[in-house]
Amino acid sequence: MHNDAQDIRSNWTADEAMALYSQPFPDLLFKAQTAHRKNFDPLEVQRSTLLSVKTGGCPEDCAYCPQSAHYKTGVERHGVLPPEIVRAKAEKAKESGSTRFCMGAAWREVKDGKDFDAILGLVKEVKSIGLEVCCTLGMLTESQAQRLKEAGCYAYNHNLDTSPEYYGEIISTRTYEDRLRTLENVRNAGMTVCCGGIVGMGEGVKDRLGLLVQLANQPQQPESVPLNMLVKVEGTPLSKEGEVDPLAFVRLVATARLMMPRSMVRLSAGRMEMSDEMQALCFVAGANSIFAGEKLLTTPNPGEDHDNELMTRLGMHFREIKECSVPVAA
Ligand code: SAM
Ligand code: DTB
Ligand code: SF4
Repeated sequence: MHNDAQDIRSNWTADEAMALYSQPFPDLLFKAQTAHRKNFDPLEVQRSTLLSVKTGGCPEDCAYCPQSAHYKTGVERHGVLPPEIVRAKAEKAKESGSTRFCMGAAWREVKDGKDFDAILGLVKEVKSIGLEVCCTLGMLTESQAQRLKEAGCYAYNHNLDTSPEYYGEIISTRTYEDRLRTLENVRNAGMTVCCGGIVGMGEGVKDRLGLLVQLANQPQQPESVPLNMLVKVEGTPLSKEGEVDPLAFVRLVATARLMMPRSMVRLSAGRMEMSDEMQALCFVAGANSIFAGEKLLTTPNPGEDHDNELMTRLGMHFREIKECSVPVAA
């Protein structure tokens, strides 16, 4: 590993991103793997576990989302989960090897008061187990970001989802600028940023690369970049979208690795529809993190056994808990 920041650029253009993305597949993969090896152990994959701590009934109209109150998807709603349940889930996640526990809430924004206080309690609870805590709760004000950080939240997930140009096709109830403002609040509070997007929503290659340009050109690149492949949920406006070309997805992972060489690139939603071979190519292209367990927030995910077997078949391994940023309690 090397520590100089000279290979981090924040002036990427759309044309440069397209030139990287469009080169012959073997050249692109070789370059991405080379960048990956400079910055990471190429055999190691980190695991995070997701838990939906407040599910469904969200006022936003994100066209992909099973939790939006605008669509009839059959997702069962519940309010913020009690600490005992969350603690038990986090302990289980740690036992099965996750180093990060990410709590998601189907909110447009966090409301001060009972709900936010409950979340702060959950953050403390999970931190005390010795896991990196991540939250994704919608928009945050500056002071909420600060309070989350003080409670022990290590990372905040807030996705830009797609290019600024395509964003309006997917979400009408908030703007790209709203999202950017929350990311700024998260940064200023000293949490790490987890920010990425979704592929397969009818966007073009330009939009996928437009998202990467936005992410790479942030004042500080996100420490974690989740790349989701749309999970098509019955009842959402995007349930009938076409398939994503697996090789186009691998190209995007490789381009993300080249534009953001020090960021963790997460293979996020959509792994149920990815073959083992496609995932293997994504790891070669520089993906180095996954969500583990049988459930994402509300949709299925490959189980632990399948992922363990895949790592064995590839001669790769998962990151150990002792290597995460939280001291493990004795
Ligand atoms: N409500 C908060 C928000 O939107 O920031 C947090 C939870 S939200 C479910 C987190 C992210 O999950 C979204 O930004 C989106 O990128 C991703 N997501 C939601 N539904 C998805 C789907 N059907 N397929 C792929 N990714 C999805
Ligand atoms: C992210 O980019 N993907 C995760 C996490 N951040 C919060 C969520 C995926 C959700 C997929 C749909 C569901 O399970 O509800
Ligand atoms: Fe709500 Fe988040 Fe789903 Fe959008 S992605 S509808 S904000 S839960």
